[in-house]
Amino acid sequence: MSQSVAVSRDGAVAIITIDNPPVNALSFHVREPLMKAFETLRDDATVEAIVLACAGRTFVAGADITEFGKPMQRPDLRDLIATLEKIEKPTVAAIHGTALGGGLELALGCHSRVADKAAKLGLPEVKLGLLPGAGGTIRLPYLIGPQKALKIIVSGTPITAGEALEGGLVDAIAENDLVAVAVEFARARAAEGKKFSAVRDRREKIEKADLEAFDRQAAELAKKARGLEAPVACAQSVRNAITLPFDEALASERDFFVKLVSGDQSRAQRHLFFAEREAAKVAGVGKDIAPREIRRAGVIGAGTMGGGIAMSFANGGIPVTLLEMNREALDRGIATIEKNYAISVSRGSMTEEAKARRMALFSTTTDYADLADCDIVVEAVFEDMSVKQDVFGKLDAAAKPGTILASNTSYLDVDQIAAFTGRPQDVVGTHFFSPANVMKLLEIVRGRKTAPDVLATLLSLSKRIGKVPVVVGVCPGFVGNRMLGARSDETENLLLEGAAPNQVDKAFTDFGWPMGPFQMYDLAGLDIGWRNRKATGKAAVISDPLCEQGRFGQKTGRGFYLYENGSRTPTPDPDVERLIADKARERGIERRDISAEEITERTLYPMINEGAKILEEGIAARASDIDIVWVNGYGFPIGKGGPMFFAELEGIKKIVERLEYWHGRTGKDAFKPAALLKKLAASGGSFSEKTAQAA
Ligand code: T1G
Repeated sequence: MSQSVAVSRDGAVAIITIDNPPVNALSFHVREPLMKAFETLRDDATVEAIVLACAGRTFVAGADITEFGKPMQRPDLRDLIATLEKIEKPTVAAIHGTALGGGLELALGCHSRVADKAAKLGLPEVKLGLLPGAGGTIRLPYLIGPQKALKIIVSGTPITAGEALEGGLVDAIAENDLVAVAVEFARARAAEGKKFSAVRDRREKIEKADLEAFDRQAAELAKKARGLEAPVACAQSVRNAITLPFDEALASERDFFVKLVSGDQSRAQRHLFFAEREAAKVAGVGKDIAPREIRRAGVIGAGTMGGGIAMSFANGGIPVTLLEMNREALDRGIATIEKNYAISVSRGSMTEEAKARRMALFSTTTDYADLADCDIVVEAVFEDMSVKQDVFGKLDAAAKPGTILASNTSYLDVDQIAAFTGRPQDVVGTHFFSPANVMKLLEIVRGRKTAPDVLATLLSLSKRIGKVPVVVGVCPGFVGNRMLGARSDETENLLLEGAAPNQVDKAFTDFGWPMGPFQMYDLAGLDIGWRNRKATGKAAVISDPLCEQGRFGQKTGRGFYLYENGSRTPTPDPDVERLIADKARERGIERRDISAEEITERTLYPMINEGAKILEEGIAARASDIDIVWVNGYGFPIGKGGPMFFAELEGIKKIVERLEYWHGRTGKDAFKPAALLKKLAASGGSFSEKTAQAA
């Protein structure tokens, strides 16, 4: 056998062990020897049963995603499973770690499955813009029923071994020594001396299926697809398992897969899969840099952001001390945290016990001295440099040596903040996104003096607290908010020139954004931007008069839209449209019809342009890092892969031409194409060829 597939014996039971680090992906160099092992053991009369296991940390975690887009080398996964399921001797998969995608599909080719108690099983292909392409949308419904299967396949979320046992996906759980338990299970099956049915022959759950109920479930899921093709294809393929003969359904699944895998949406989502992992690889922070130990965290500020950040630490099992100026603020903060967890419990996404465990991790104080044993302290106080100076001065005096001092600032200069302390090497920016206990993005702002092991610590801490880290450089707004500014600059001009708020927002939601800019302003509160503008002497032609009328958005029932009777649903407001028309008339602006294309060109393209400038300045190390920021921090549609990936789909040459057109019309710098964009437009190159100096 090859080094990727080994066969051993325990008496009459043969054990196939796949060994393809790091996740036993079913690469070609695994598939070929695996097929040989199936055929050899099938024909070996001394073998009475077969166990399929994996070495390393997990059972097969899927097909090898790096092989997609390249010519398929046979045997492909479907060939393997077809051969496996025809073997008449008992076959048993021994599952540990995460049996995902093609890994679970391979296990479904066995008669039985034994799982380690900590194992997880899932079909996450939908997250790659695909559907299970090796029989998962057919065999899983056969085994556990179409409706349970549909939920697993369209969510892409793995289930636990216990849930799998309960649903019939696995036949036994191993408390320890998984392979030994699987071997005994296989031996017992062989001793029964009967013929075992392959999953494809177990039709009882298909025959009992309630097609109408299934269609209702599928229709509900389709509403959430938001233009993504894969979830709809998943549902159709599972439906075929009910309505079509097995082989026809299998063939149809293949057709869906071939169409999806070559489509832009899957290319975009596979790009994001690897981009997220690339983002965690930071220049100067190699695996040789040991992270500092984080046993306790401190958070200064128990407001919306501070409370959410504290929850993130608690969600990672890290005790957290919350500091505020007074007891009332602390009580308010803790009460909000308790309420947020209670909502999770009421939604069924958290148990009472888990909530209690998390609440037990919080302690509160008004005294900096109580932060002395924290290994990291994040301040989430008012966005004012003098306040930051006060906080970091006190923190520097109170925290023990080696404690990481982090600022949650969303745009202030982290180097200036570091200079407020005698330990700039321990200072870093940790820009969480609101709500901090929900949004996955964490911009790690690398100061000029931030030590590599501080970055290594935050990269490893991110995984522990369920965040997606991107290391960025110091500049106003870092990556996300700096580009958000570029996206937002033209929004009021579009109103003055003829677009209505809901028209702009519709262009955004049609593109795939969760909401448009005006709905977003109303949600966040117009008063926040108003306060910042007053502090910096800037003006907003429409938003300022709205704020002067007390129209702050959802929280006041009126903003750019009306929110009647406390509803969160925006209704266009004729008063706002009159205000816009008046302001346009005051400026002698001739209003006109504005197309969705123009809205995209004047919002998305300047954002892409700013992203190119960020790359040129080395504020982001890769274009794909910018994509990860926008998908995880601002809801950029995953089917478009992030702003920089989308730019390549759209065509950089076209974007440069349109930016030059708008630059000519408006003279605005935001439209002046970045040198990098012009270079790529001229050369036909791509961003991936441009990797700036590490951020
Ligand atoms: N193919 C190729 N490389 C993979 C891979 C895969 N399926 N999964 C992970 N890697 C790489 C990853 O890029 C990283 O590389 C390293 O392994 C460690 O991964 C036909 C079509 C298993 C939960 O979608 O969810 O089967 O950065 O950092 O945090 O129907 O990896 O070290 O160079 O993520 O411990 C379906 C994807 C595929 C599972 C482990 N399967 N993987 O998480 O490690 S499509 C998936 C994961 C398919 C069939 C269909 C996670 C993990 P590097 P990691 P981790």
